Amino acid sequence: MNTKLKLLLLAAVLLVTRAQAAVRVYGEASSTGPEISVKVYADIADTAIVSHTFKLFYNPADLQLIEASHNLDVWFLHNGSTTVPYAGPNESQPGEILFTGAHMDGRSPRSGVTGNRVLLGSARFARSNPNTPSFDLSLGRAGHFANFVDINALTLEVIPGEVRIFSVKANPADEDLDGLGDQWEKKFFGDTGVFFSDDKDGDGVNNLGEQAMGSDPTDSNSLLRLTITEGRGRVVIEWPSADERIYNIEGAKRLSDFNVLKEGIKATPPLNAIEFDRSELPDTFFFRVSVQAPPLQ
Ligand SMILES: [Ca+2]
Ligand SMILES: [Ca+2]
Ligand SMILES: [Ca+2]
Repeated sequence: MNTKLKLLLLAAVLLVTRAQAAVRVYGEASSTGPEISVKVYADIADTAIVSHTFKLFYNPADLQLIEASHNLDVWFLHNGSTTVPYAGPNESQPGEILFTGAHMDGRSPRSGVTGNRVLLGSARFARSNPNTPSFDLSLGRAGHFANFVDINALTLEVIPGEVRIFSVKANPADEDLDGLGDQWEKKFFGDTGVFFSDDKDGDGVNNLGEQAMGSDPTDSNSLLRLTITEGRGRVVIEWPSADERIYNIEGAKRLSDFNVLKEGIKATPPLNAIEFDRSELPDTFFFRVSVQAPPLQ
């Protein structure tokens, strides 16, 4: 093989290596309705890293930070005998959270972290208004600070293309981050302009509850309500049920003191029913139902 051909081959190999960043950082946001959470992940290829530093930005007019945390399962300092506590994310600047994480394990000093969807850190927020919140990510510190360092003490972000920071994406099923599946909103209201706490049909159950129950948020007669009938020594509990829900029936002698009586009851739409022996229940007894809903869609 002549020298020129060898050089060309080398150039081709370098191009292939450069095409993929060593570290890709990205975030995912989701909402329960009242709360929004953001998780920041990294895909780490080619080289194991020992530390990362990044910032998560949010609008403090829309959101109040409840809690920010590292992923301490992966990012920790261990001196060989014990895990050494290190400072949590820095929340001192409103609107930004500085995450600094390190993996320094005295039991295995050459180990670092690689893999896809490695959780770096997360944050939970309470919303101040119905605005759709937005977030941003950046390197943690500017200047000569080493933000992403590999096991060979190389600072990766100074090498062009080696650290790529992407945006924070909303749960694709809930782009407006209100806790209501966008398809659900469109199905019942025509668009995604409704909010989780609204109760348009005035049945006392807000949209978040109607979505979980699988009831109709525009029909005040459609809601999850127990019907209890008694006769022939039996007590029959019935409730309207919806596909893909799992129910628990709870009971109590006093309203403050519920226990689960039957759990993991699969939905049999349009109605579920279970029976109890009347003689096994006290004179006065309360029932309630809880529901486990499927993921948003
Ligand atoms: Ca939504
Ligand atoms: Ca309602
Ligand atoms: Ca309803």
